[in-house]
Amino acid sequence: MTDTKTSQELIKLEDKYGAHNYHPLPVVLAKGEGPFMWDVEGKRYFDFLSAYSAVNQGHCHPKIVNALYEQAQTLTLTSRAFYNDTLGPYEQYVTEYFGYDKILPMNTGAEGDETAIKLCRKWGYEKKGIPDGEAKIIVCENNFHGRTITVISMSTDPDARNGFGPYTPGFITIPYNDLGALSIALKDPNVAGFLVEPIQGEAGVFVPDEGYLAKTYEMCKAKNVLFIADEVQTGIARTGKLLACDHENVRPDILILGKALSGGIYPVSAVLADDDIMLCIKPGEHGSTFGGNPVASKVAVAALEVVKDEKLAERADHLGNIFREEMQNIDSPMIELVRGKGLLNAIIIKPTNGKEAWDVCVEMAKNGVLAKPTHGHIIRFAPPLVISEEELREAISLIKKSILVFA
Ligand code: IF1
Repeated sequence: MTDTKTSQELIKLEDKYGAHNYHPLPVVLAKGEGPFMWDVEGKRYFDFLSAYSAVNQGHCHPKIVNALYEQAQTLTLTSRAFYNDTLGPYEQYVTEYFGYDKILPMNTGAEGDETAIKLCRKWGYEKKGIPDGEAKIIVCENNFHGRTITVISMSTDPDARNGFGPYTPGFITIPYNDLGALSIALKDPNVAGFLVEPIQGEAGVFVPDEGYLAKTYEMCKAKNVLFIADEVQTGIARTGKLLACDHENVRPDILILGKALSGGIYPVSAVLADDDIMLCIKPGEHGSTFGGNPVASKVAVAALEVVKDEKLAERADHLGNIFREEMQNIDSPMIELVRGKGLLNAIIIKPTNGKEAWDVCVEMAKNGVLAKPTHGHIIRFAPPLVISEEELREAISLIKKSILVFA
């Protein structure tokens, strides 16, 4: 096929043949490298979304691409009906890397969350002695854990939930960043787990008060309740530490990873836990055709090696400080608040002269920076962690310029 199409033609194709479950910015991308992407007309952009923090290692990282390429020519899928020569080494590498006894490999973030919920319930019945069918899991308002029926049953977002019932029971919803609410919910003896994002992504990069994770972890321990961290978005160096929970020295009982576990090159997710919990799931009780396949295993090892080799956590920490400081210095009434950790940041945009976050994003795209508005008034900024300081400063000046056009 040598037939090249324009952006407008490609947008029309998606509109005509694809389900209308997204509303993208009108940019059609054709190539990525490091912190950059190019559209079909060849215009270069700084990527300030990183596919929602999946591309922490930068687009098309050669080491990860090579791992994919080599394994794809050798053995791609056996299913878990047989052993293969890549899964064991991956399992050893990833468990040592994060410090857990065992991993359960899956593909997408939502599957990771589903797996963690099943594991937590099973532990609740087998180890905690909760009566069969009575286990409850505490979740937070404004969470985002994915799109499956059980996961949306935990959601408080009307767009995510409404019209998709009936919902899965067994969840107690409390406000995020509210220790009192957790303390009341923990009084129920049938609570098996507390599922939490260390920073809420969908809520517009909402960072809880300092000490929240450490205190909630302690409260869970006191009630023999599992602390389950969804680090699908916050994990793997994004917030300036390997895990966002590391900021408060919390080691989750169950850890969910996804996105950057593959550097955005392949769908790879994982649930990590120690034996006491993980061995509650027995053969035949859970699984996935693609989970832990040879390509995924090789890709994940390469992606995690890049995080260490290129010191991505340290980079995110350093560059994040620069980013927030520079954003705070922009003299515009449109900037209401800048918040975040490492290179997971957001600015809250105050609508000014009839212009809002969407208009700022369209203007930034014109100027060569791609970011996405959320909730109408928040813009998330999360570049690949391999961006250099010089590139970051160039992008910051383009962001400034885009905002100052309006006010
Ligand atoms: C989309 C948000 C981000 C996640 C956490 C699990 C998943 C996600 C903490 C599920 C996914 C995404 C997916 C993306 C939009 C997005 C998102 F704005 F909706 F909240 F990143 F901020 N846990 N996050 O953030 O992972 O099954 O998608 O692999 O297009 O829905 P998945």
